[in-house]
This record gives sequence, structure tokens and C-alpha cells, in this order.
Amino acid sequence: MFKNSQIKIQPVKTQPYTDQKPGTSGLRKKVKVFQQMDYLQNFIQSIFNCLPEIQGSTLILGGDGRYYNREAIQIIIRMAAANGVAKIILGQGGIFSTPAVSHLIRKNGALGGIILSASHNPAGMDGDFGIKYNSSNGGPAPEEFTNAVYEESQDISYYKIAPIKGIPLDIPGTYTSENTEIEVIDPVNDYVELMQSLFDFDKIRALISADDFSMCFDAMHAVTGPYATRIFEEILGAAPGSVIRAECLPNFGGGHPDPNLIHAKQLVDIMFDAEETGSAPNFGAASDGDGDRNMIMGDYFFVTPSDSLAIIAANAHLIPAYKDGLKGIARSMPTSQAADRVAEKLGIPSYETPTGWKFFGNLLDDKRITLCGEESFGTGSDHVREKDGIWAVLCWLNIMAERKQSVEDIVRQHWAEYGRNYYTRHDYENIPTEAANKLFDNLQEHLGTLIGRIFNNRTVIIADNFSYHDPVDHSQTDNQGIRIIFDDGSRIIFRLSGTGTEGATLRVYIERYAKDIKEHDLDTQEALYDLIETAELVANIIGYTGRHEPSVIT
Ligand code: VG1
Ligand code: CO
Repeated sequence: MFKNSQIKIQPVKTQPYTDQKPGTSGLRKKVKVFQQMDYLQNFIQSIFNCLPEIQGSTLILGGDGRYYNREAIQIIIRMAAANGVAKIILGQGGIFSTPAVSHLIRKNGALGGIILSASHNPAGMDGDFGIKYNSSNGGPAPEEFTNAVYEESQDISYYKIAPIKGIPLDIPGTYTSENTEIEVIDPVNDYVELMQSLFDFDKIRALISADDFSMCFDAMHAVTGPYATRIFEEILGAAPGSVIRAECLPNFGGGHPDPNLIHAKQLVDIMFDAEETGSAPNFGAASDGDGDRNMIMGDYFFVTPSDSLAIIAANAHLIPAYKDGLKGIARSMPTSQAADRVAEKLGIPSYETPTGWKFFGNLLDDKRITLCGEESFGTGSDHVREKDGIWAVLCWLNIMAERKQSVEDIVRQHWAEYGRNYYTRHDYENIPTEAANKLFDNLQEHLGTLIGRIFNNRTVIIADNFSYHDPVDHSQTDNQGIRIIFDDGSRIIFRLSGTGTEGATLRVYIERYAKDIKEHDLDTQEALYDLIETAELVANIIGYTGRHEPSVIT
């Protein structure tokens, strides 16, 4: 037991910071920004000030283990105690993946959860840090809440913090501090139980532990290391060493924990058998810093996240949790339309939301959808209210165990049946904010003149800035990305990132549909060559940014 006598809490005076506006997924800044005097405290107090039910509540707390995680957790515990939180459920070592927090909020009927993560952004002393608040449904707090937190942060004049000693983060147990109980739990157990309730672990084990099957999961030295090792190696019988970069390091091993073909190079080399030993594993996957993203690969084969969503949807009846069918499917607007075709065939509704998981929450809560996903390597279902990397990997393994086919065969058969949506995203990172804004203003101004124009034999039929009307709470969200849609269904979309911490990042999303199987073997960049050219021309990317090439292509 860890007891403190009753201590009187003296509010601490503070000054607002002007830059505490949460983006696509929480507040993300350089570690050095978070380390400024009272910066973290201000933001946490602003969150608490927006929670009238904070007194006597339960909160889930943990992070992806990046640099500053442990220090931030101790501060948040002391502030939660001072603000009257009755119970904190904390991951051992300060660790929780984002989907694990989402699950624990729901399982424990908690008021919400605080996740310390900047997701796929690099970590370490010179890297990024971040804070997300998730509400009682387990999902990212809606815009209305994050806007209120920002308003609060602009007026803040004091915060509350209890003068108590640090909690031993590494030893499971229950500690009491002031009137707050802190329960330190194993971060993996509850999540494993949830996965076991959704999938056919026996069938997956039979697949994975067979002599002729091998897999590689790249945890990228981030939060999924302990989850993946437990699930794939210890429970499902994958060979020891199948999970690579499994150790969760505060700087993520100096890498960029974004599971795509560029940043998960180690996995990509293994799956494309760079050493030509003739032994690429049958299945490969990676996750990101906080465990909500996933990349799926077969031997010599990459599955785009948009295709992955569509394929999981088309095969969901093979997974125990979804055997009775899907209610509907949602995808973010820039995600390819592959999933829409599956929804159509299944006779279920499909929804198109703005980028960011917070927009799926209402659709899931209202039972309008079962599956949802984004092109940015995020897929999820109604089992939690976040995207979930390991869940997506288990979906694929469960489907493969049932279909007894390779990743590539499953994908090719899907294309044969539904057609192929060629898809790519070009990112121009760290461009001067002013240049990015000018590019956007110019595009916006000329949108009207684009309709009816012909580029490379395609006629523009829609050119607008995407607005979303939430069918559940009827809220309206504007300016969610510029769309140029052509008469053959091809699309070019422009957005500015809301998760970066340096300059601006321009994202250009490009998609074209090819129905005929004879057209399914092209290289993606070649298949989209003329649309890429149109995108560069219409937005005058070179003129505004001086960049002749994107910095990352996924
Ligand atoms: C990016 C992705 C978006 C995703 C968000 C958070 O946002 O494009 O699809 O939901 O990251 O994911 P943006 O605004 O930079 O495009 V995570 O795994 O970083 O929480
Ligand atoms: Co993430």
C-alpha cells in the first residue's frame, strides 16, 4: 500500500500557450515543446475542465512508451488525484496500445482514457510527443470536445496537482494516493482476451504452426512488441523470432514507426526476399508507434490498406465475430472506393467520412456499421472505437486459415470479382506552411472552373471541398479535403495533414478503377501516371512548393 495523508491542494498559477489546438488525432508537438514549463499541465487541466463528471470517475492511462512517457504519466497521476479522479487504470511500465485503451475504457465503464502517443511520428528527445483523450465510448473525443479543450487552454490560469510521490509504474498492484486508487495492470492480458473472443485461435494456430508456414511481424520497436510476441509467438505458435524489433524502446530504435513500404523497410526486404534465399515468409505485417495501424504483406506482395478493408469486409463471414454479417462499412473520404463495391454487393450501407477515426465513432455507436478503415494503414471494427493493428492482422490470418490460400491469391481473386482500384498517396512533407496555404487557396479559388474540363481524356464532374454531415448527431464538418472526381470514377484528392509537427504536409491521394482482369497487373505508379500528372498540374505543386517529387509515396 502506498498511502499519503490528506494533503491540501494549492492551485498552481499558469499562463496559456496559444498552440494547444488538437489536430487529426490529439495534440502532437515536439518533445521539447511538451517539456516547456507547465505545457503538459495546462493541456491536461484543460481536458479535466471540460469533464464535468471528473470527480469520482475512472480513467485509463498509458502510452506507446516513447521518450517522456514515464515523466508525463507521473504528472498526470498527480493531476488526476488533485482533480478528484477516483480510479486510474494504468498499464505496467506506462504502456498501453491505443486499441487496448479503447477496449479498457469500454470494459470498465470508464469516463475516458488518456493516451500518450504521437503514433507514427518519430520519438526520442528530439522527436514528437502527443496526448489523445478518448471518451466513454472508447473512441477519440469528437471535434466538439477537442475544440472546447482548446478554448479552455486559451483561458487557463491555474491547474491542480497533488504533492504526492511517484507511483512505481513497473510493479502490478493497487496503490492509493490521496483519494485516488491507481491500479497498475498487465497491458496485454485484457486485449488478448478480447482477440480470443473474436477470432478462431485454434484454426489460426493450425495455420501458423504448420511446418510450411512462416510469418514476420515488425513491431518497429514500438508498442506492439509485447502484444505481438504474446499473441503470435506464445499463444499462436509462430516460430520464436517471428516478431522482429519486438523491444519497445523510448526512441523506437531511431526509426519512424509508420508501417508502410518506405518506413518498414526491414520487413519489406524480408517479404521481398532481398537476400534471395528463396524463403520469403508467407505472411508479413507491421504496426505503428501506438499499435493502431497495420500493413499487410504476402510473399513478394503488398496489400494496399484500402484493398485490405474491402477484402476483410468481403470475407468477414469467415471470422467468428462477424459470421452473422456486417451492418455497414465506412471509409474515410480519401480511402479508395474498393470497400463501397463490397458493401453494394452485400446489400449493406456504406459511409464516407472525413479523415480521422473520431468520425467513425457515431456510426459504430449507432450500429450503422461494423467495419471501417482509412487508406493510411488503419482498419477497425465495432470491437473497439479505434483502429486496431493486431486485430487487422488476425483478420487476415483467420481468413487465410479458412480459405487456405496465399495473400496474393486472395487479393487477385478479389480484384477478379470486384475490379481493381489502383491507389496511391503522395506526401510532400515539411513544406513551408505559407506555400501550402497558398497552394490550397489557389486550388479552392479555381475549383469552379475545373468542372467540365478534360484532362487526359477524363472529364471533371465534381470539384469541391468535402463537407461531412454526420447522420447521427447531424453535426457538419467542412473543409475536409479538395476532391476532383472524373467521369470514369477516378479521383484526385488534396489535403493538408493534421498530425505533423514541422511545417505543412501536403497529401495527394490518387485513385483509378480498372474493371477488366487484363488490366490488373500494372505497376501502381504506372497505372496512375496520367492522373499523377494531372494532380501536379492542377495544383501547380512544383510552382508553389518547389518540389519536383513527393517525399513519401505509399
Ligand atoms: C493521419 C492519417 C489519418 C489518421 C491519422 C491518425 O492524419 O492520414 O488517416 O487517422 O494520421 O493516425 P493526417 O491528418 O496527418 O493526414 V495515427 O495512427 O497517427 O493516430
Ligand atoms: Co497510430
